[in-house]
Amino acid sequence: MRSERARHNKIIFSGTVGAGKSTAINALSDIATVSTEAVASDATARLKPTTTVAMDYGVLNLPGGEKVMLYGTPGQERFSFMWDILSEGGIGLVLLINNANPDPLQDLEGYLGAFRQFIASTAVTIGVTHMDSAPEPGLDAYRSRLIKLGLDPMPAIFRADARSRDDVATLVKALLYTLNPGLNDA
Ligand SMILES: Nc1nc2c(ncn2[C@@H]2O[C@H](COP(=O)(O)OP(=O)(O)OP(=O)(O)O)[C@@H](O)[C@H]2O)c(=O)[nH]1
Ligand SMILES: [Mg+2]
Repeated sequence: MRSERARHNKIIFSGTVGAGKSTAINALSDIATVSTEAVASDATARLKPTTTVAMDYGVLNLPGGEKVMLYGTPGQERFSFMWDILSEGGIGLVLLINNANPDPLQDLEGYLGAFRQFIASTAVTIGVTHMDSAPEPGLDAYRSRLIKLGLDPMPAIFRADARSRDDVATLVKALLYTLNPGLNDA
């Protein structure tokens, strides 16, 4: 029974290049993460030296003995075929948006669109990263965009630093509460 349930506790981290998907999984995982970093080329290289080309994988142990599997997607659109593959069997999405990008609200819209079907049958929580270096747009602007997009229910949205285990844990907890409001505090 436990293995059956554990198999389904799979959360997907997706979002823009450099938003911090790999960093977040590293920060939260209780095991050494599996990553698939490769030397970045073109526009990504201006942001950081490496990029995820297939997936990140980590595991979070919950106090009750349950495990949450953490899967990170590549951010680059050319690897977007991995998004569907990795989402298979997932129970929810943590979407990370890099606020330092030129148009993060458009990024938000793009990723919500790409994961529309997945979100419709699961849930999404949004973390806006890099707000320390790029405070604008603020969370109110994100909420306005979400209202305009007509998402129902309105996803939880937080400022998050992907390097912070606490911030990433908050995103995952919010997602788990969205999926199961009766959940005991973890
Ligand atoms: N200043 C600042 N840096 C952050 C924040 N969140 C993440 N970072 C940094 O931003 C970078 C994110 O890199 P990755 O974790 O590789 O990003 P990724 O989303 O996995 O990117 P791809 O795999 O290329 O799509 C790392 O250097 C993090 O330390 C934040 O909130 N503030
Ligand atoms: Mg990555």
